[in-house]
Amino acid sequence: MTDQQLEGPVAESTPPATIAEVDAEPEHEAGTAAPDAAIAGGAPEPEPAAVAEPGPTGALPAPSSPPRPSAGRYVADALRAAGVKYAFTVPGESFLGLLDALEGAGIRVVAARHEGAASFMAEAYGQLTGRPAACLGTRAVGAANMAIGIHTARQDSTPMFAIVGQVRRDRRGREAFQEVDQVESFGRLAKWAVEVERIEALPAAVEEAIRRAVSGRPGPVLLSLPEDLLDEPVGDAAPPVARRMTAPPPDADELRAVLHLLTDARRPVILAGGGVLRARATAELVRLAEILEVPVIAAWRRPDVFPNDHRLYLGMSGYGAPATVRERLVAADGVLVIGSRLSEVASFDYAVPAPGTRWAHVDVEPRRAAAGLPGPDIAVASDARTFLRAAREQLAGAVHEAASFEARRAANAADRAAWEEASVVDGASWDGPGVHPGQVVATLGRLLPAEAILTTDAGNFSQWAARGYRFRRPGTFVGPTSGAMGYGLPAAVAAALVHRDRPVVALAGDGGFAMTMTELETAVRERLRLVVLVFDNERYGTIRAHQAARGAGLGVGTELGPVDFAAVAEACGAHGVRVAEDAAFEPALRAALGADRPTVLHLALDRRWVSVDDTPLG
Ligand SMILES: Cc1ncc(C[n+]2csc(CCOP(=O)(O)OP(=O)(O)O)c2C)c(N)n1
Ligand SMILES: [Mg+2]
Repeated sequence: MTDQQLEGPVAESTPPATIAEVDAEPEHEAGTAAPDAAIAGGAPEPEPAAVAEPGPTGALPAPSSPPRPSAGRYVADALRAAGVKYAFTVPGESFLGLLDALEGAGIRVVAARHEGAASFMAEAYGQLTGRPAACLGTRAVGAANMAIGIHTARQDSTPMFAIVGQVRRDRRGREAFQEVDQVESFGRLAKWAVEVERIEALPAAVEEAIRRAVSGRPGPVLLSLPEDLLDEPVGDAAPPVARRMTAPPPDADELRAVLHLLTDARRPVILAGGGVLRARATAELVRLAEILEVPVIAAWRRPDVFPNDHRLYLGMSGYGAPATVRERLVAADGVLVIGSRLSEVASFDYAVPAPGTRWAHVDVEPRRAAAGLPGPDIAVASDARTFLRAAREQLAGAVHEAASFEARRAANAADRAAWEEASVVDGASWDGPGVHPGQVVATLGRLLPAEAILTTDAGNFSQWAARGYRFRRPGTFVGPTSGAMGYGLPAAVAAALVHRDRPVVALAGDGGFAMTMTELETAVRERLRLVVLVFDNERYGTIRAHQAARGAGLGVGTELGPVDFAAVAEACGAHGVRVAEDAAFEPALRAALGADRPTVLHLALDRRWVSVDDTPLG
């Protein structure tokens, strides 16, 4: 897709010199395909007519001329037109002209307790829905706290608007209060960033920010807006109107080549990632897998991309995966990677696709040979749904050779059985103190309905769910491929805002939960019903395990003291329950799922639980 195909706002002509911008995208990565969100039906809704406000001076415009919106209102209207429904923030005096305009533009403002959590909420919202949300912070201090969410959105390919108030223009460069070059610093974490220095430049800057956030490989964009600019009236520019984009079908020869790769291989496999979820193409993927009798492995932290109870599902790659997952991927002689970036963790330290394996990459921005990594044998620049639909049409009426089909079926059944056996997490006998993390996950699997949403924090506690929980529907998991601690609860807040009718359960370790646990008050204030499971081993257990693996047994910096997380929950207006033995977990979970407010289940673990592969001796 070319730039011209995205029709944006009617922008006034803008001298480029008035926009300070940084483009963190390498040249060769420029997007060529349409955004998943737009194709996925996640296209922004039609914008309700904007209501213009008087200018900042309070002076009403002359009756004959249409009222001119302030820059703040203009940005708010533009964000709403781009599909933004929520803005998560810790307010600051540097962007009041925008903050005060948001609700009038139809954007719900949610105040968080820390900008890092606000940025996680926006990121999780975008990941779950495919629509961008906004997070707002004030100058250097707010942006510094939001940095973790911007980085996470970049790694997760999540569309997001990070908006930062900037010092007044007449103070810029004078070591003003909380001043920093926000584009050159935090903007470097984003896909694209801009500081608007002149009101005439605003429409074009906003249009470009929207285009960058949602097109090609989606990602976070940073808008740095000077405090005084936000109160200036905008000229006659109409707010941007977001247009639905259509994706061109994949090249017919490339499509055929990919299908041949899968049909000709003896041990083919599909590795599917977030691009499939973003394109809402799970049903199409299931059909293709069934037609070709090719099994599917989910990329790390995208376990809901394929129904886990399907006979062709063979697990999730990355941390927590049983050995069968990596073995099956490495043994494949033909791999289709679809909608996955093949990151370090998802690819088992780049071991997949294995050297010599023929592989195809279908992605809005497929990999090219770079940084010592080879490119795919077949690269198809396409969003997942467009590709999968074209593949199905191509395959309609195709006849399979019965003998090879049956052989594949038998091999797939054996692989599935091996994975099922290897992914049992509650099997180990355990009579030590505290709660068995595998039992917790097994109970979750029994009690939660298929539509329940799980979010996760970072840490080894998450391995039990990664291996043992069975996701049945797309859109039921949210987790950061950045591995950012503190993500679980804010992500659950975002999920519970979107789906008030569905159970939402956040999984967190004691270390990660403590980073953002004050957001419990946010959840209470927003009247959300969510459950947080805190797996407490009183350690930064993951790092403790790394220390042990290095033979350094001292545990420098990784041993923590006790925190009464149930009491913390109560102090924030939520329910808190300490669970210290397996038998107590199920009734506590049932009560939490039926509660009228957020509940924290503080799971007291034996401190020796630090990895799903190392059962402590009882
Ligand atoms: C923001 C952030 N800081 C540091 C790390 C490094 N890190 C990864 S896991 C981990 C420990 C997590 O501890 P906890 O949440 O208690 O989970 P556990 O490993 O004990 O299961 C740390 C410090 C990180 N991933 N993210
Ligand atoms: Mg811990």
